[in-house]
Amino acid sequence: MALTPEQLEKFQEDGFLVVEGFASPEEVAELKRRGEELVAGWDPASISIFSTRDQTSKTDSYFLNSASAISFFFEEKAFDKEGQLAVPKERAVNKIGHAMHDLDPVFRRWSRSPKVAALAQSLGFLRPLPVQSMLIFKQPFVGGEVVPHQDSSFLATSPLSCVGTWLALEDATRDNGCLWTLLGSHHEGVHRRFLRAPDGSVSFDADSPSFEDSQFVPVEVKAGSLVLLHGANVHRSGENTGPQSRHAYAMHVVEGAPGYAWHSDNWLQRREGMPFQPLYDHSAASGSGSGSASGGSKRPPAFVHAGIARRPAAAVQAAARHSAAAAVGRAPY
Ligand SMILES: O=C(O)CCC(=O)C(=O)O
Repeated sequence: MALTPEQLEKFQEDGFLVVEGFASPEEVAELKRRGEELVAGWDPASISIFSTRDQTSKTDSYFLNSASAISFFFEEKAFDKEGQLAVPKERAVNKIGHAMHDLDPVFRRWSRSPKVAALAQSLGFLRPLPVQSMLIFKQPFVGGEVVPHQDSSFLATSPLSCVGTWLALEDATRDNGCLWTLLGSHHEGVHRRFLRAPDGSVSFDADSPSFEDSQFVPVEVKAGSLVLLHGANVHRSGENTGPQSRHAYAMHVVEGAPGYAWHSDNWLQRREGMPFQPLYDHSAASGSGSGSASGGSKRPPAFVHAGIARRPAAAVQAAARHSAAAAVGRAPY
């Protein structure tokens, strides 16, 4: 579903956009049902890393390998003091990721549908690469918060090009942990990056700037609405304090045309033999990797970034190593 010029303008101004009714009730129901089916077929006990506490390296590799897999992550609050699962698996799962769009037939069909491709084309992508997908559950009462972040911190190309697509599979409200966004924050560039070292450890290269909670705007949407997030948009989501879950399917896309390179120090690296697959490839026809909007218009692609924000030297402290083990309990984004 292509965006109108007005929608594109709003997206470029605000750094996010709500497209109501992007998915039909049938499409939403199919994705939701498939998610529930995946959980039903999953045996949490098969993941040995969760049975003891001090297994950081296994946990880290579970996280890193999820780039090329359908992996299950838990809610932190789903465990008791002994580290045992305290709620049924249907209520314990935080999200499934990060290659649903390639490996699961139902999510793959949706992710590569003409509707999604038309959206990418209207954003100006010549060779859109879906690099990551997540089915996020935000469970009743235990659904944890997602702290303020920018998706391009995690999914960087040179030059930066990430756009997040977030499809509500259930109504999202303040009570069940909807997204909150900082309007126009993408104009300030990307504040930090989440880097993978050659030994597989991951860390941020700087502390996060502090953001005023009161500056965030809630994005309450109905099931079927799509929220588009510019890669430099600062957003977060709250805890789910209510009895309703808040299922959503997020997929992140970057430009894969010549002239754009996936960073080898991104945490997310596909295993050998499983390259990113474009939604379509118009880069040869355009004769340029620099991107031009669809339909031969001169408009710059809507995913263009302001770059990496300059930080005062003092702010660039050695950021604490981020344990991917923690990311299994609660994803870093
Ligand atoms: O769904 C959420 O709670 C957070 C999702 C998010 O931050 C993202 O998709 O980038």
